[in-house]
Amino acid sequence: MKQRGVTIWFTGLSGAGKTTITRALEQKLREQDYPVEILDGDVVRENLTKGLGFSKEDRDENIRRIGFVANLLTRHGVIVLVSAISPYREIREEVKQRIGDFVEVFVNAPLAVCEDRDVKGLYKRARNGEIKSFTGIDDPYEPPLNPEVECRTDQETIEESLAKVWQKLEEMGYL
Ligand code: GGZ
Repeated sequence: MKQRGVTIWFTGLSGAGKTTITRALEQKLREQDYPVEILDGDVVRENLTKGLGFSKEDRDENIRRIGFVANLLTRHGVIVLVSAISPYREIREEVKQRIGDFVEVFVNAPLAVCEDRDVKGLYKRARNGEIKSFTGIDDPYEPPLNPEVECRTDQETIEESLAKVWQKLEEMGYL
C-alpha cells in the first residue's frame, strides 16, 4: 500500500527539545524505510524564509511558508517533521486545516527549564536585552489547547517522548 503522507508539527519554546525529538524520530523512520523530511525553523530561516524576523507578522509568514512546503510533501506521501516554535495558535490552526493530515505535538518544558538549559545562550542574551522579542521572555507563546501528543521533556526521556509520538501515528494509521 502506498505510504500516507502526514505532517507532524512540533511546537514549543526554544530549548524545549523539538529538534532533538524530530531528529530521533527521523532516524527511526529512516531505519524502517519511511520517506521522511525535516523542516526545522532554525534551518528554514537560512533559506526558504531568509530575511524574516520575529515580529508576529514575520513569524506567521514563516509558519505559512513552512506549512505550504509541508503540504506539498504530505500530498506526495512524505512524513514531514516540522520543528518550529510557532507561537501563535491561529496560524497553527490555519496550517492544520489546510494540510488535513496533521499531528500536532506540543513539546512542553517549563520556561525555567528551557532557560536553564540555554543550549545556545539565547535566553541569557534575551534577558540582557541583546535579543528583543524572544519567545517566553518578552514575546508570547500560546500553548496548544488540544494537541494530539504532549511531550513533557522535563519529565520524560527522549525514548519516552518518541514512543508517544510513534504510538499516536500508529493509532491514526500513518505507520
Ligand atoms: C525566538 C529566536 C529568536 C526570538 C532567534 N524568539 O532554539 P533555536 O534558537 O535554535 O530556534 C529558535 C529559532 C526560532 O525560529 P522559528 O522559526 O522556530 O520561530 S517561529 O516559529 O516563531 O517563527 C531560536 C532562534 O531562532 N531565535 N531569535 N526572538 N527564537
